[in-house]
Amino acid sequence: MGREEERVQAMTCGEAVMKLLAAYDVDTVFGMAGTMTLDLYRGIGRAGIRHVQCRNEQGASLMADGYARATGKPGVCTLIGGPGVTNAATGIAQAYCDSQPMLVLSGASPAVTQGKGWGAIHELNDQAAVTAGFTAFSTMIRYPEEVPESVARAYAVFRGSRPRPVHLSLPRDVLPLRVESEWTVRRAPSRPMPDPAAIEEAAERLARARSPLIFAGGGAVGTGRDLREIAERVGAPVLATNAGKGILPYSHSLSLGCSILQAASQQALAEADVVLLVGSEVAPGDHFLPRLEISGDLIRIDIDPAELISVYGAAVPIQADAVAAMRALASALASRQPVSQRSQGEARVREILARNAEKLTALEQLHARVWRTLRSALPADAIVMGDATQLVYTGSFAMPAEVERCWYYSGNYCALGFALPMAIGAKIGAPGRPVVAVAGDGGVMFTINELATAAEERLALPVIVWNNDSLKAIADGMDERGIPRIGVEPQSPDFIALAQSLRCHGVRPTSHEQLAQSVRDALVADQPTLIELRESSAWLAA
Ligand SMILES: Cc1ncc(C[n+]2csc(CCOP(=O)(O)OP(=O)(O)O)c2C)c(N)n1
Repeated sequence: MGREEERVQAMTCGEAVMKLLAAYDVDTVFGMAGTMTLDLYRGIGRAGIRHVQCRNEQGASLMADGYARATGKPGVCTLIGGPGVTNAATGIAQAYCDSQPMLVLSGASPAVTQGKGWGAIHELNDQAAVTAGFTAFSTMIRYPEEVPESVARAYAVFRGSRPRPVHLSLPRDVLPLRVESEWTVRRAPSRPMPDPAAIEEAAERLARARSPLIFAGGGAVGTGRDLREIAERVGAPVLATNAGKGILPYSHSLSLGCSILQAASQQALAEADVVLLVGSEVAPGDHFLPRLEISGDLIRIDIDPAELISVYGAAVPIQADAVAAMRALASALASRQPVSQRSQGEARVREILARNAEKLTALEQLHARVWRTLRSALPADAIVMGDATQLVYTGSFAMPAEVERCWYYSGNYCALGFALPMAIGAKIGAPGRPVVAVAGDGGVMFTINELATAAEERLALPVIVWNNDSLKAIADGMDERGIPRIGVEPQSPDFIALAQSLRCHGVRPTSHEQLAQSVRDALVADQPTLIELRESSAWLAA
């Protein structure tokens, strides 16, 4: 064998990893290179995979999360060990809380140094353990031969069970090792099918219900057709969590949207005699209460058995892939004569929505007006990434969604600053879809550096900054409790000048018409556009 032929055939472990990932359909990675990961980067180039360079690894993990939500495919990040991993921890933990598929590939100190405390560069004592609490599994690879099974196990998590991040650490002395054998894709296990007896029981309970209600979370994405059929058949109002928004279009006469923050919707849930809960843990990040009241019988469909017994328990716990279970449930209901009729459900929805609308505070009305403007400027399939700002809390119910996978608010982990990097990841994963980030003046500062990434990638990305000159949600809490304000009124930069210095456009609209036009322009611009809205502006209140 000639030298050239030998070079082509024998790959380093780093190259083989990326070649294998390309075979798993990975087209993009988000990351930051280091001397530890040089061979991984050699592999990225050779496999023809796109690399998006973050400005801080927190941005990389959040971009990977946004990519996963927009595409349904795992987001992948490539990081150095030690600080790369600890910087990225926030985005990995968020993906864990929100059940998103993410593959984290990190470098690590040389295998022989690990656990010794010799002071190796980027050394972390037990790096795999650092992320163990917020990944499906986290492994330190010792031999290249361990890689194919570890990657297959990661994809078994992503495709065959509740998706969650997986972290594979690759020591810097393992990555350059030669790999002679061909690594191939292993087929992922099938997802669990529902127990037919449990489906029959669920159908019977729903058919006999007088005031049923359906509550859909992110795990119900993909069930739209059957969810709609079930809702219409049994006359059930449909509530959604933030992650479940749009599975049933908001314009449907049985949709309550994501109004679980609102009192009349909470009351309807409490009073329903049968609740069908699909793909959701009903986390407080969506409703801001320690626990929701549910007094009716709960039918739960979830792929994760732990969810089916947690907090609220279930009268009928169905462990299954939600798409298969909802299909089976719709068929089981087709032969039954439900007690509750569609028209009754529709009347309940009208009444609940009217009561919710009466209760809006002045600030919520101001927010709702902004969302009406944004809705008018954004196409139906636009993806909105909303940070933890008051405008977005209101948006959960005030921004109607007609399609799924178009509204994200990560209120469970609720780490300020997620919206901008997630929007970048989403726009890169789904370039054909309009994407917009919405963040407060406090939240946006956590990850504003990633505007540089968005500019470098020339993304047509509107970034709306809701500026109320404070960390208002917390300032309000202090005011309500009579606590003097401490640490909640940070000085903001000149956002427009900051955006421009990072090669972005910056605009400060002075009317709703201008706001709508700024968003439309930003969606086709050659660079990202920061759009600053000042809560104190007179035009907003007009
Ligand atoms: C990483 C992180 N640190 C602190 C908090 C606590 N926190 C929740 S909301 C909030 C205020 C956010 O301010 P801003 O982004 O300006 O939005 P506003 O509430 O003013 O609308 C803070 C500090 C958090 N959620 N995440």
